[in-house]
Amino acid sequence: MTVRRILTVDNKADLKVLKQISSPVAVVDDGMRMLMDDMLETMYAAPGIGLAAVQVGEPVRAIVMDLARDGEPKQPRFFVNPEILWRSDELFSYEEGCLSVPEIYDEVERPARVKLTYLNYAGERVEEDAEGLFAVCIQHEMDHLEGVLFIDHLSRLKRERAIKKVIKDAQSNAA
Ligand code: K1U
Ligand code: ZN
Repeated sequence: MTVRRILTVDNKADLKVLKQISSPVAVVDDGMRMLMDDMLETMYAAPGIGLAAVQVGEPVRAIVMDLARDGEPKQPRFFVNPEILWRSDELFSYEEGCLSVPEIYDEVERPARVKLTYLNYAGERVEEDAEGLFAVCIQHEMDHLEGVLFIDHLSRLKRERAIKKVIKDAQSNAA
């Protein structure tokens, strides 16, 4: 398994990839499972609680996630070709972060509960209800599949400030 580089919004070429719409996965085969294993290693190393394939430069519809708390056994989860079947009218606000927008956190309001369908690591179709942090994280990651970042849910002023800060931080880290 390989820890891959995570694309970030301060890099123009990375941003172009992050804004792409990811393609459906034709079949969950060993090559796809190798990519998802790399994504999981990359997410654990970051560290983060979720990661979409596009964030490692592979614009395909795959997501990994682990919402286990510190000290709990790992609970890796894999979502291929996820689709939302139902969204609650009730909304929930959560302070989100994103490994592609380092060190920026802000409140985003999304449906509190969703029902989704996806293919798991074995390529089997699953239907599942999500609420709480699971609902927040799967919607954030599914936004990545559409080329949408959590900062796109913020005002233009906040979004521009966020990108400027990520660029400034990247420049001072490089110096
Ligand atoms: O970049 C990403 O998509 C991953 C992102 C997922 C996410 C976080 C919060 C709300 C919605 C989606 C992250 O994992 S950011 C890092 C993070 O949240 C975290 C890192 C270490 C420990 C606990 C959380
Ligand atoms: Zn993200």
